Amino acid sequence: MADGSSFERAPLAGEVDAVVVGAGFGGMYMLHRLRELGLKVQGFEAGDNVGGTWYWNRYPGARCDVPSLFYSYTWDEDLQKDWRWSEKYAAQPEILRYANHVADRFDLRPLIAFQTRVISTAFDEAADRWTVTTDRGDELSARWLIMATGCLSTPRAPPISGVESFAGATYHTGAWPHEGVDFSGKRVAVIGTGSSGIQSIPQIARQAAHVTVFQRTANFSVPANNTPLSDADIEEFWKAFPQYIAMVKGPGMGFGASAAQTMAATPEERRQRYEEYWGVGGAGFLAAWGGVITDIDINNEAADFVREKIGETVKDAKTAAALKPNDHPIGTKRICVDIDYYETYNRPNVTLVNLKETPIEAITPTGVRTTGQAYDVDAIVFATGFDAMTGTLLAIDPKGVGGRPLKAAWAEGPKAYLGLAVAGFPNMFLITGPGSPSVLSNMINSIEQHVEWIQDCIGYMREHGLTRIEADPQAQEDWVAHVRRVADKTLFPRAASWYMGANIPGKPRVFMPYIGPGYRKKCADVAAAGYEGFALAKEQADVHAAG
Ligand code: NA7
Repeated sequence: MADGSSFERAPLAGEVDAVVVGAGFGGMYMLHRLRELGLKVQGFEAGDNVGGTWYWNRYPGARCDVPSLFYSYTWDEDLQKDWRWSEKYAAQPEILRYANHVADRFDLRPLIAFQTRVISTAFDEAADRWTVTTDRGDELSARWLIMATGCLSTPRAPPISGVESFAGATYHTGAWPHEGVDFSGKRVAVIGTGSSGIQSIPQIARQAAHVTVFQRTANFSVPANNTPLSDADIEEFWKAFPQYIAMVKGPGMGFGASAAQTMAATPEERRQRYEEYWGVGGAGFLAAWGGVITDIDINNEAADFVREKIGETVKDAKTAAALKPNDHPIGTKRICVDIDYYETYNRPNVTLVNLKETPIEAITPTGVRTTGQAYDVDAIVFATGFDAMTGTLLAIDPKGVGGRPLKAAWAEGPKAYLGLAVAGFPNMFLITGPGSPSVLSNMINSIEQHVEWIQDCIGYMREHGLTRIEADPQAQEDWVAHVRRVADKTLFPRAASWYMGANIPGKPRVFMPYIGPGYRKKCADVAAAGYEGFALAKEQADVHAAG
């Protein structure tokens, strides 16, 4: 059932070994691995098909900001070699085709109940099992619960008054209509200039009569310099693949590259390299020189370089000035990768409204009213982001030991040991949860590492006749403190970013991803030491604390 129509099915009941929530790249691979382990698994997915992020984010211009050859599963060489990406940065439809190809090739669909949202999960202490219920009346009991719910899967509608009064159509980039949207002849407002706004604005501008962009914070964006992939590109990729995979599977990288070396170079040398990286394009720009993310002087130089490029590209001086980011160090909010973003402002049918000067007062029946002017439009696109990393988990709000809700456990911000497990929530695993590299890494690589770690862990538990694993509260506290200490050594905390939870009113300000070195090694060491920092137990038997 993948055509958007709804369908009836009898509710699922009884026992399975594992429930996997979400059928994006994390959920799909987890299902595959657990089935391989011989487990009876059930996946649940709110959408009517696989793909996760790439299923929902169908807005025009949606692309991954990691080159496609690297944004591919690496766990099956035949899969990798058989799939041919058409471009350096594939667009959303191609990535979604890839997800579907994987689902078909590995026969994953029978494991997934689509159009089904998990609404509650509760740990049953007497049985060491999770009870999982869904909006279709399913009620399953599972030993293991794996939340593959994604980091950017709860779209955020901004609290602007009057939204419901608007007479035209409204869209959110993160929940785009499957049939697409024809903006021909329309006056369109786009609110938000993060990645989604920056990718979609040039595409919408090509079609619409007029686009008015409402920008609150200017973001840094680097051109993608997207190109079709040639046979030579692919050959080169495979030549370098052993080194690449050794790097990926190595201990893990940090952002601590040598600032001293950078400052030892001359300004001309630095500039030349920024030019080279700008020419190559993409988020790799931040790696042109060490220290960009840790040293404010180096960061300012890189930021000035981008501001200069914006000034050279955008013809109208006032628009160019407004587009130059000036309130956060470059890279501390997700750097954007664009195709023709700044150039788009040279089009006669595009207007930028600087909300720093004239904030939005309200949405009215006819459009958007700022303190400066009313803008009549036919459609509004909200490119206003997500309740990132925790939103989807907290919407399900698992109930752990003693019925304690995750919302209570995370009242001061998310706490997870290695970003993989939460104290008080035994047998529940997070794929790319807060406290793991997740959104600051190549998500596919991080997904693979987590899935394989969880598979090994469940395999170990079964081999040893164990039925319960729970993160130790102290190990978790220590890890959370370490994640914070590492972040504090960088410039990241200086930005009011979604990494910090700052885009959601009332959300605790905690830097959520882990950016330190050694993450993979730490996870491997924990496992090798018999799951150090976890308590392992047999059903209703003595707990033996490991480490
Ligand atoms: P982002 O990066 O969270 O961007 C959301 C944008 O929406 C950002 O420019 C916000 O401005 C803006 N925004 C949010 N609320 C409002 C209101 N009320 N008024 C005006 N503007 C607003 O989300 P994206 O979907 O673009 O990207 C998310 C990630 O997906 C991205 O980082 C990639 O990893 C892929 P603000 O900065 O809050 O001033």
